[in-house]
Amino acid sequence: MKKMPGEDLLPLQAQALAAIEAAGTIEALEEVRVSLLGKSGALTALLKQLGTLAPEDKKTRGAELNVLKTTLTDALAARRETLEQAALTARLAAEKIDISAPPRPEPLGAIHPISRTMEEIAAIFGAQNFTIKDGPDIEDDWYNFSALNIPSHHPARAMMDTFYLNASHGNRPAVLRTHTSPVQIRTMLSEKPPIRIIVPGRTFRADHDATHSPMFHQTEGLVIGRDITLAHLKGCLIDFLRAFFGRPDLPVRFRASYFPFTEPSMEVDIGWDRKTGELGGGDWLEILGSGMVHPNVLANCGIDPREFQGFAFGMGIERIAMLKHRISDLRLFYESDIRWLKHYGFSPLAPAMLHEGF
Ligand code: 2NL
Repeated sequence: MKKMPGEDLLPLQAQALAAIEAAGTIEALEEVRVSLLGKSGALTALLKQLGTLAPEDKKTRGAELNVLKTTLTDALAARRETLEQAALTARLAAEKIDISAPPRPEPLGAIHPISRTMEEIAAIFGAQNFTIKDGPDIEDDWYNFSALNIPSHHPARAMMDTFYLNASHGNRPAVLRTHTSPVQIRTMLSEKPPIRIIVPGRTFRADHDATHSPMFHQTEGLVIGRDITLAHLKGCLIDFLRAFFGRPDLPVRFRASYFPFTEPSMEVDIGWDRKTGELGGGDWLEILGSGMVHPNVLANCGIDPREFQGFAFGMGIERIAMLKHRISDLRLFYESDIRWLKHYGFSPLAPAMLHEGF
């Protein structure tokens, strides 16, 4: 049987429950709670009177007041829950997010023209079944010069062109590589033909002016097999240059030249207009070096030149990037000026790939 609070307490109970139900906000409800159960609340006052009663009355009255207190506390909690739910529902309705609003623009970086150009070169030679190799920036003079048939008195070995390090590799002088050829030498030493690789990377020469930087980039290529001829070299490079510059009719000319590491050697020119700088004109511009790998270089790498032969080529990345994108000052490549990067950089969302028709 549910305990009753006591006849005389019923009006207070009814009035209190009505006030609780009438409270429209959490603050108003808190005021009601204080008026009942606070320091000078109505119920608190009744509880204080318990002390003045005789022991037997105290017991019954105490029980009655407890029942009333529980009823009011439960009612307060229930009302608080209702009000909190209503407040939450109102807040959720008010804070509705409009997902149709456009997103705030995110800052997006740019791909540096050097990176982009190397990616394009990789995509074009990748389609010709080349793989990419890399190697150390610090080499010794055997990998950088001797293996390449470059004699010890050659001007390229002079202090003026080459950065020699104080440290050495065993008993050989250590240098910053002046081309990426040492990576091809290492590949020929460790792998058997057929070899079909390109080697993009940093290179270093002690030269600094408007058109030369002491650190620059190259991509070299190497193909070694049993029946590789000059015709393969020409086809490979003509296809590359036309794909890279995006002109299927780009004029390409092979001109006899000399490198210690190739025989015969050929410089490769493309047609351009020297007045406007436009590609395809009636003048010629030297764009890369190439040749059939010298028999001495093959022999230095443990490859029998009577059994295998091949071709190699090398190009400067800055140079072909400047030509393709009409960038006039080499020095700005390395300044990290955000305005230059924004202007000449490429979207990371549109990666380099082969275009239709190549
Ligand atoms: C140029 C010329 C060239 C090579 C690089 C090469 C590498 C090996 C053997 C034979 Cl391991 N040749 N590389 C060949 C011809 C030209 O580069 O003007 N580069 C910017």
